[in-house]
Amino acid sequence: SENQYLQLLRDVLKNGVRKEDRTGTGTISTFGYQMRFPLSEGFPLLTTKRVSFKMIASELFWFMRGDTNIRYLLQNNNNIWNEWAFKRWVESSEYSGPDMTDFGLRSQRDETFAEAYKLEMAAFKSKILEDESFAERYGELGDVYGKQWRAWKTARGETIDQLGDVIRTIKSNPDSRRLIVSAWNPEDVPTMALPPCHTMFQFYVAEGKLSCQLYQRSGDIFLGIPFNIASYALLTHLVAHECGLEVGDFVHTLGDAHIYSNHLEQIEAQLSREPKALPILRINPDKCSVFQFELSDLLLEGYDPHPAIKAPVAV
Ligand code: THF
Repeated sequence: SENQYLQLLRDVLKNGVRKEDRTGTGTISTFGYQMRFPLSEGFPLLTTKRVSFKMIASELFWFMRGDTNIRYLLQNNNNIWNEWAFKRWVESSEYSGPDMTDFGLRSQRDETFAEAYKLEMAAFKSKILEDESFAERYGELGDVYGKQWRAWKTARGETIDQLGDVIRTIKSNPDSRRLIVSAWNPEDVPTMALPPCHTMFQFYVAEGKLSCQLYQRSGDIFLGIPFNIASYALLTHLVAHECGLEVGDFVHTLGDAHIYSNHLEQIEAQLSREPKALPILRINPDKCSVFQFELSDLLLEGYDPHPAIKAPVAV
C-alpha cells in the first residue's frame, strides 16, 4: 500500500533538517531512505491524492523513445517539463520579451509578474507545438534521461542502447547481476537542463519475478516522488510483460529526500486522509515489445483517489 510513502512524509517532517537548495525555496531534508512496493499487491499510484497516470505514462514513453524534446510531451498534454525548457528559452539571446529571471520564485510572490509569466509560457508552448525548427532549438532539454537510456555516447563515437541491452540480457541471462541502466553521465552533466534525479536503476530476476531498484540522488517528496514511484512501477510491469515474468518488488532508494517549505500545508491535508485500495494495472496482451506500447494499451482498474492537491514546483 502507500503507507511506505506516507511514512516517508511523516519521517522527514519529524526528523528532517532545514537545508537551503539550488532553487532558493528552502527544504526540510533527510539523507538515505528506502521504500519497498510489492507490485503484486496493486499498482502504487497514490490514493491520498489524485496523481495523473496519463502523465506518468506519457513521460515514461518519452524516456523509452529516447526523446529529450518537450514537444512530444506537449503533444500529449503533459506539462511537467515545461519550466526547464522555458528557462533555456528566456535566457537565450533570441528571447526579447519581458525579463523572466527567477520566474519560478517570482510568480509565487508577485501576482502581476505571475500574469506576465503565464502569457509568456503559453506563447512558448504554442510556438513549440507549431514551429518545428523553434522546437528543435528550444524544446530540447539536452542529454537527459531518454538520451542516456537509449543512446549513451561512447568515446569512440558509438551509442549504447542501455535499456534495449538490459531487456535482451533479462531474457538470455536473467540471473545476471549487471542489469543496470545509468542516466548519470558525468561528461554530459554540465549541458543537461537538469542533471538526472533518478540516477540509475537495476533489475533483478528470481522465482520468475522481475524486481527493480532505483537510486534517486534527489527527490521532491510531495510532487516528484509520487510520479517516480508510479513511473518505475510501470517500467517494471512493461519489462516483465515483454520478458514473460511476473512482477516482484519496486525498491526505491533515496539520497537527498526533501520537502519544499511551500508544500507543508498540502502535506498536512494529505496526511489527514485515509488511504484506499490500490488500483490494478492491465496491459494489452497482444503487444509485446516495451518500445511499442501506447497509452491505449494500458488500463488502470479501480483507481478511486481523494482529490488532487495543487502545489508550486520549484525550478
Ligand atoms: N523539479 C522539482 N522541483 N520537482 C520535481 O518533482 C521534479 N521532477 C521532474 C524534474 N524536475 C523536478 C519533473 N517532474 C510535477 C510532477 C512531476 C514533475 C514536475 C512537476 C507536478 O507539478 N505535478 C502536479 C500536477 C501536474 C499537472 O497536473 O500538470 C501534481 O499534483 O502531481 C521529478 O522527476
